[in-house]
Amino acid sequence: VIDRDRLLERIETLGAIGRDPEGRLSRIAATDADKAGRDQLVRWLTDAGLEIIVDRIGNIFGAWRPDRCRHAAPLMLGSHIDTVVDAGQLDGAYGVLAALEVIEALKAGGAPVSRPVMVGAFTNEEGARFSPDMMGSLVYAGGLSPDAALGSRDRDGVTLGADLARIGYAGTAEPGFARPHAFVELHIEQGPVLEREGAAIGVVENLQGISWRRITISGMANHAGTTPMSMRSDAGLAAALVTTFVHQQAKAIGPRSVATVGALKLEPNVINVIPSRATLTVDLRDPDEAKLRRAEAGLAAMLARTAGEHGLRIETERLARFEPVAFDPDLCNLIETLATERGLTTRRMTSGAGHDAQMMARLCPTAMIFVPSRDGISHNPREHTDPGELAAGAQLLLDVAASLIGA
Ligand code: HGY
Ligand code: MN
Ligand code: MN
Repeated sequence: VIDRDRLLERIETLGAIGRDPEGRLSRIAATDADKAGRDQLVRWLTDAGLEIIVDRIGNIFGAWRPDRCRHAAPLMLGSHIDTVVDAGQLDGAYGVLAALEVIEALKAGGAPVSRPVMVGAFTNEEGARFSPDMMGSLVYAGGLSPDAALGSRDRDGVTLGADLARIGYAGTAEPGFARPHAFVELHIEQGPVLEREGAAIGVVENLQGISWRRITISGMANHAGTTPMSMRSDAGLAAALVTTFVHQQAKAIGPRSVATVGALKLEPNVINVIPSRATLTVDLRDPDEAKLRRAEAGLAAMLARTAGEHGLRIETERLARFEPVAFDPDLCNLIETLATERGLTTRRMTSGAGHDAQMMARLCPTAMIFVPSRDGISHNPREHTDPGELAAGAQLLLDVAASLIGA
């Protein structure tokens, strides 16, 4: 069985690592804060007697390879331990630490297992500093070359490769070095559905498509007082028009379409200067690929119109684009059956958030287990799941793992 107290204690311990000067939890990929979290994880993996493997993109793996089945395709569990800025302590970390508990329980259980079990902590799942997000698992699954990923730059021009080397996690193993028999990721829902419906477990059948872009709007700085409204090339106005457009468009496209302008910078950012430049990001998502394409096309047309009407130059850079992913039906059925056997209510659902599982689904049968998020809140320090729900999710992951390796 899962050591519930140790899991909860490790979540708290890891959750205290990587606070920024304002005291916010911000283990941004390949920063010193991320290193501190990585080092703590490696200590726990080592203490558990696992083989530590770090690949070229900095993905960390702990492997339990019993001699009797050493060369069989491994069952892989895991998630990520990097976070957004001012994060909660469960997003990602919960899935990694629960996976470690599962392996420790399987080892202690002593059952003759039919395949190795690995836990992975993938680099830069959040994409808060380097794009695209889910980068480590994307590289592991062969969707992006290690060199291209290592060459990705943050807004200060620092490459991921340079910082992974700096923090001591520029590994040597080739990403994709082990093709898993299956991949299962346990994660908090980060949305309101399970709590609203009183379900204990989310059986995630699919994951929506994601489209990220950075838009740079160039206008002309001018005097806020002397420039008539009809003579302005106001980049700040255009940024506001884009934000309201993508919101209205998402509502028009359908109830499952979402749009977010998460980052916005105005230059020169002075009260009495008409902004000469606006840089903003747009995150569009939809479980239906055709609708996501419609949202992208609608935005592109709006940008062309806006540039013409307001005398602006508008450039778009694509940061990430992932099509919707369907998870493995047999794994979903197994999760649902085992949850029901534990007396847990289940709800089949789509993931609104991106996850490493969507990349691993390119490599092997993959599925996800969700536990409820209080008030549906995530990417926020108020992120919370009750201890009993966290333990139930970890126990279910153990049941699924045991079933998949014949323990
Ligand atoms: O953006 C996402 O959905 C994930 O948290 N990286
Ligand atoms: Mn996550
Ligand atoms: Mn996240």
